[in-house]
Amino acid sequence: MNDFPTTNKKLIDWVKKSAELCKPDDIVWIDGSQEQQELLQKEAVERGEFIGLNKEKLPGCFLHRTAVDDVARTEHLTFICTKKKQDAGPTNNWMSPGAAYRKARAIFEGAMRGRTMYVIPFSMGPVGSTFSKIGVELTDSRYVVLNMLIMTRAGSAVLRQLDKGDDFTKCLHSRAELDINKRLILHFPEENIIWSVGSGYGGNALLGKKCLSLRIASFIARKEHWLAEHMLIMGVEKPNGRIQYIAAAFPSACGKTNLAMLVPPEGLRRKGYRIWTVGDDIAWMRVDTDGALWAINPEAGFFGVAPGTNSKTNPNMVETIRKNTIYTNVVLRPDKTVWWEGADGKPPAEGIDWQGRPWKPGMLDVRGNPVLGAHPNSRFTAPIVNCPSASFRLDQHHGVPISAIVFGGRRQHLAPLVYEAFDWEHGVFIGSTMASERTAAQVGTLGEVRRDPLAMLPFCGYNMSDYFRHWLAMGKKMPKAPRIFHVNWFRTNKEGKFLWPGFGENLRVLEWILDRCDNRMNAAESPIGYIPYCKDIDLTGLDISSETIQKLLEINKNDWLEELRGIKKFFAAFNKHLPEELWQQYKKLQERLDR
Ligand code: GTP
Ligand code: SPV
Ligand code: MN
Repeated sequence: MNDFPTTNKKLIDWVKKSAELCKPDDIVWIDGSQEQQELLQKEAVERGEFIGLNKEKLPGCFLHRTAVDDVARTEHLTFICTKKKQDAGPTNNWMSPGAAYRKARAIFEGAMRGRTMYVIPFSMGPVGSTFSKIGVELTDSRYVVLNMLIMTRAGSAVLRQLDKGDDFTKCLHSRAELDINKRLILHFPEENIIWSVGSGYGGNALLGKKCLSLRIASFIARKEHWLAEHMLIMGVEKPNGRIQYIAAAFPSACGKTNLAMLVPPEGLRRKGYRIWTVGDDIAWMRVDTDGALWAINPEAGFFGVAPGTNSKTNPNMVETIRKNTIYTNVVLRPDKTVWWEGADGKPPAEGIDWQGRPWKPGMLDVRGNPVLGAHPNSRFTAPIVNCPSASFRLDQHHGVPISAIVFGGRRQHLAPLVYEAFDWEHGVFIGSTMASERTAAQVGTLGEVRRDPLAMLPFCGYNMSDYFRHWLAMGKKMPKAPRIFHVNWFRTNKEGKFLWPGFGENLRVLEWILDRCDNRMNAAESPIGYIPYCKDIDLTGLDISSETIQKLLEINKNDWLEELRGIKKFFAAFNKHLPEELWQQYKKLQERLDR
């Protein structure tokens, strides 16, 4: 066993206690050095956990395959363990801390026998910033360590911060048997503790991400009067050189990564637009001394959806993942490069699929459905600094000032391309009633519409009614509050085809949003909010009929009346606890629709 490279007694005691429980053969402290990273990569390859990829075409890249039933977050095995059930609220799974520790301890007991326990000190946000929070993850997974080294600022600099006595989130993780029946993702927000066991993938295992930066952080943020959100952050540089920042919340696999690094389309680029990527998944936002809302991205990497990523949809990402990237559950080609459905070029004539089986395009399963080469939730992990559009303000301690907050989701019907809230309170109502069709990022039935308030349904670490209340209160604390908008890139025609081209073309919508923020654009008042006049969305260079644009901006009264019924049912689940302001907003919407 190693010595302890820290003087933080709380940390030392906890590492010892956890080792007594999990019984690893060895303990290794992660220092963030390149030598250590390379050693771990080498070990991972030797043990068959990683496949080294083509050193010329994909330098520093590796492929990892997960267990077949460990391919996405498992929300039904994810719990908020507060003393009182009421504090977790009706949208979270709850377990009492006593029962949770008991159940998980039985699985953690001796789970690291024959393995090494890695100690990963990490900072979410720039090391030393008052915006940042520290976590320490104990794990028996080299895959987790190597991912955390990309996704967070990890290593000795964080230990030095802990030497000063800084507090930290205790994150205990073990793959254990990777058995879905012995899998638990437990959060103890009152004690600043996370226990995750039985999974090795994504948000289940990289505990700095959804577990700390959203579930635990949202709980802390409420107490400390800030916001921890499932949002991308991007800067839009106007032709005059001014950069305005947008934070946008879309549910999982609904386009945050793509929007955060979009490439301006021809028509607009000629006018000199440029995009700066600050973050693609999580935003921590505070009211600063100037009365505006400032945001940092607590992460240092992207954990992005692979399928559909190509040089048309996301050229910046294609560039980003050429080096120092970990690929998970994609196709391996004979030349040790990778492929996924919707990647550049033709499918390879042959390859190895995400389950490690020989694969050819056109293969059918027993039911006659095509066999996918890559899992629909296959992902890549890559450093933000690889991204050509990475913001030059990534390490600034106060982050960037936010002009607009944008909500969105996948709605085949109903929601128009874009609309603006009448005011903050109406904006919170729009956020609280967000809904989307289910994607592959969660285990469950694809396509099913589910309410996902502010894209935080699976990530809010406390009672969602209190979360809405917190959002309402934050608006009152901000003299210079951002304006709030809603977008929908996913409206379809009768044949099920998308009406809007999306991706880079979404900048045309952002342009309207930012003009609204500058009070330079009129809009039509509709029952659901301000909507653009068709002529005000710049469509230069885009082949789209005015009929289609009209359809994209259409508000169908019957659809909205049905939506009201859905909202009512959803709100009713919160009982009397729902803030009265939201019921008022509901009634006002009903009145406007009835008029
Ligand atoms: P998480 O990492 O799970 O939180 O997802 P995300 O919100 O970052 O989603 P991402 O940007 O990875 O997009 C997910 C899927 O949506 C991909 O298949 C994209 O191709 C698709 N997508 C993204 N933007 C658009 C768009 O503007 N239009 C259409 N039609 N599809 C899009
Ligand atoms: C999401 O599902 O929203 C993700 C992927 O960003 S995970 O890290 O698994 O949460
Ligand atoms: Mn996400």
